[in-house]
Amino acid sequence: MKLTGVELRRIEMPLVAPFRTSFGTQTARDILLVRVETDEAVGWGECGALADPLYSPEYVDGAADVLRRFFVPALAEADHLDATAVGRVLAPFKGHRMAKAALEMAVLDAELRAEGRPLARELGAVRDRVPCGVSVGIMGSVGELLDTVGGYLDAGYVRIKLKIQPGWDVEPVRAVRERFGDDVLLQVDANTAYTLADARHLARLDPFGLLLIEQPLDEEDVLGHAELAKRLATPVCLDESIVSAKSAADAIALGACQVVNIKPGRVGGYLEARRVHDVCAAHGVPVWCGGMLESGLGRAANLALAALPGFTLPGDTSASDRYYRTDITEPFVLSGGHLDVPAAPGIGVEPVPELLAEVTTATERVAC
Ligand code: NPQ
Ligand code: MG
Repeated sequence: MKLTGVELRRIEMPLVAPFRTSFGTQTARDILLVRVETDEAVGWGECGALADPLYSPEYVDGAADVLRRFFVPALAEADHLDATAVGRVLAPFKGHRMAKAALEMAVLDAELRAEGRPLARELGAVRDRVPCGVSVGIMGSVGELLDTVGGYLDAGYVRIKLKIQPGWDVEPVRAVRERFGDDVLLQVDANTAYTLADARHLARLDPFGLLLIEQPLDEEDVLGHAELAKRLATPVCLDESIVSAKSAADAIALGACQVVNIKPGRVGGYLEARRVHDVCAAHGVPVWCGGMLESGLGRAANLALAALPGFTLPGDTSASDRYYRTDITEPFVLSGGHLDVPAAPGIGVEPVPELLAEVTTATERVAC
């Protein structure tokens, strides 16, 4: 293939309810989409970066800038373009994995569409539907939390993840266990809100039989997680710390995690995400697919990834209506706690032009 055009598109999608984590509260998702045109097909990519650099160092304006200034011009030089070329061509540029992932996803989508191959098959999927969990934000009260969790369980979600932070951890977990019982698959996510000095406090979560505690400590504190893991019965899962297959292998070797959350954007794309999966599988470490409140485009591709054999825990691949009243693609609807893996070529879905136009705040063509 040859790259003939790239469009960067910003969309603003209002959330159905504010989403509060240990790093802040969001009421809308500002998303960067990448549309690539090649001589053979068009492809769509979605960038995981948030508006502010609070989850990771990347942010939407920064991702758009590095794409227009460096990544797209470098890729335009490549004469045998395919998805594997994207990582190779962009390797000299440090970091910016979410921006790289968005461009790679768009090229991968175009390549697979041109060849009539679905992403799931390309990645090595072994399922045509995946069980879905849901991420539940920090709430104003335990009562509000119990109503929200009850609604998700009624909707069919097979696993609940509670966002936690100091002051909102043991009590909400205890309340959910008391109300909904010990059979609910339950886990927590701290988004780096604790330090090793909190180890004894976090051990108070042990009696509740959680599946895992996700990223309790700073993203760079891999040794701290190894020490914490020794002091907790609850398995430690890493999210922010895992930025590549190499860092996953290192974290596993150090004993820093018993479970890994895989987000394609965080590790630089779907091809590296598969390598993270492979490394974890080789070490017998279960993985699950994380989420960045994606639109239907990223959601579709995440479902393809979550269908690989090592994804033995339900992920944050929730239905469209968990976050958005109107998605930009055909909505993903939960059925028996599962979502179908798209079977059409490429990522398997496309934006509905009118819905896309309604949420678009800016479009920019980058010269190729
Ligand atoms: C996580 N995702 O696993 C992330 C964090 C995250 C589904 O819990 C707006 C506001 C967008 C907060 C995207 C989930 C966000 C956000 C991702 C938090 O750590
Ligand atoms: Mg997380």
